[in-house]
Amino acid sequence: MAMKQHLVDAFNAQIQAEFQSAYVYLGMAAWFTENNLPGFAQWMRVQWEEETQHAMKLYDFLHNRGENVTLRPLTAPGGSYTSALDVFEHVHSHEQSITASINALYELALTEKDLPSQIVLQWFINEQVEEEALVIEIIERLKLVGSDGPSIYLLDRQMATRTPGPEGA
Ligand code: OFO
Repeated sequence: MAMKQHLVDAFNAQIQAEFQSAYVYLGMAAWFTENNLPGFAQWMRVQWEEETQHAMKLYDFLHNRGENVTLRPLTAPGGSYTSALDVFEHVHSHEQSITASINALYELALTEKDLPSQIVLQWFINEQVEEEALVIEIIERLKLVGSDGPSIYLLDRQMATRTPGPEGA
């Protein structure tokens, strides 16, 4: 069954949002590298990869439904942060806005009674819960260590151990 055009448009907007997230996180990875925190940089590179996979999951979904993907322009990510905590606070507010857009897209799929869209979006709804929880945990750890150099060094080493999860999760 063909998708309603405004639902296709909303999926294309979400593809753009996921690629934009990837771009924002790549900018943060660069900031961490330039600020001598290679473990945090590695974590952000994994996040960049995961966001790219999120975008591609929606891209493949539209094609599988026989619809067209329309790629939209990205904007330059903000690049100046004051600390690792500041970066992760930006990540948190960014993810909250992504959660809102996923939820709105799901509501549209419900209104349109588009069952395949609802199912693919349920994965994203779960993913947003996990992403927000993970980011809050990192923020709490960063608050705990404050500006203590040796603790930040240890945390940076832990962050370096992150590897990409299956299917961008
Ligand atoms: Fe795609 O989850 Fe973050 O933005």
